Amino acid sequence: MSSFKDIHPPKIMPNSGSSHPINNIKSYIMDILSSLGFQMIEGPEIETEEFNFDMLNIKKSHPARQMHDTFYVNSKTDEMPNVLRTHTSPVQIRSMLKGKPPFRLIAPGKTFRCDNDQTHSPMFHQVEGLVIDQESNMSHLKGCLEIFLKTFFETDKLNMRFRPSHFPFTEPSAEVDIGYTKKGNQLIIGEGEDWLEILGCGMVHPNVLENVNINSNEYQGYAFGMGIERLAMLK
Ligand code: 2NL
Repeated sequence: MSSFKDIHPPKIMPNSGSSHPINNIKSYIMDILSSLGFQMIEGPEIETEEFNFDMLNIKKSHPARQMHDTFYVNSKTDEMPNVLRTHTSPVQIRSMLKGKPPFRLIAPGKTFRCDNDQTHSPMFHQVEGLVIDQESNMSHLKGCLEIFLKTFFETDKLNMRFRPSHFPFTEPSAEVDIGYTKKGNQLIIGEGEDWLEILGCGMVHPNVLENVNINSNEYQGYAFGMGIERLAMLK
């Protein structure tokens, strides 16, 4: 971890009027990913269906689009309704449309889902990473996430497992679990018999590349997304 000695995990300072814990963890995640060469981008929280769904290869019939998963907002015109973004991917779509590859981007921010119960909050925070170039492959994705997670959890020992999964915007797709064990009331992250799902990732779907006018025969890349609240709770 010696190359990360300038990155410090947030200090917990009860009763001292410090910044919000979510913002602290977000800054910590940004520090680590910046040191890995990612550039931070931001964008609107109210999005069009086109940028939130269509551009990401999410079909009209996809269940995530339905009323009970997405907050729909009236737009000024009577045309298509807008949505509160359900992920920060549309920010990356906007960046890819504006620029030229290679890209190495991270998009942090608020995201919204029409889900409010004991285990869900309708607003949560996400960080997404995206790398587009001519050679990045699944092993680069694994290496990048391994360095990120080891730095984040301040450990050299980290059992990781990539489980096949499905997202419309990546192919192949995987969910990443990290090993943990419980000692009394304490959660020991890195080793142990139990697995904890921590993020989703995959190789960017060729349809997504073509949607932003990138030739998918020439360019490829990986993407990942994680919930900041979950990482904050574990930290
Ligand atoms: C999760 C999974 C993921 C992405 C996000 C992405 C973005 C673009 C293109 C392709 Cl522009 N993919 N993002 C990819 C895989 C997983 O998030 O569980 N998030 C909390």
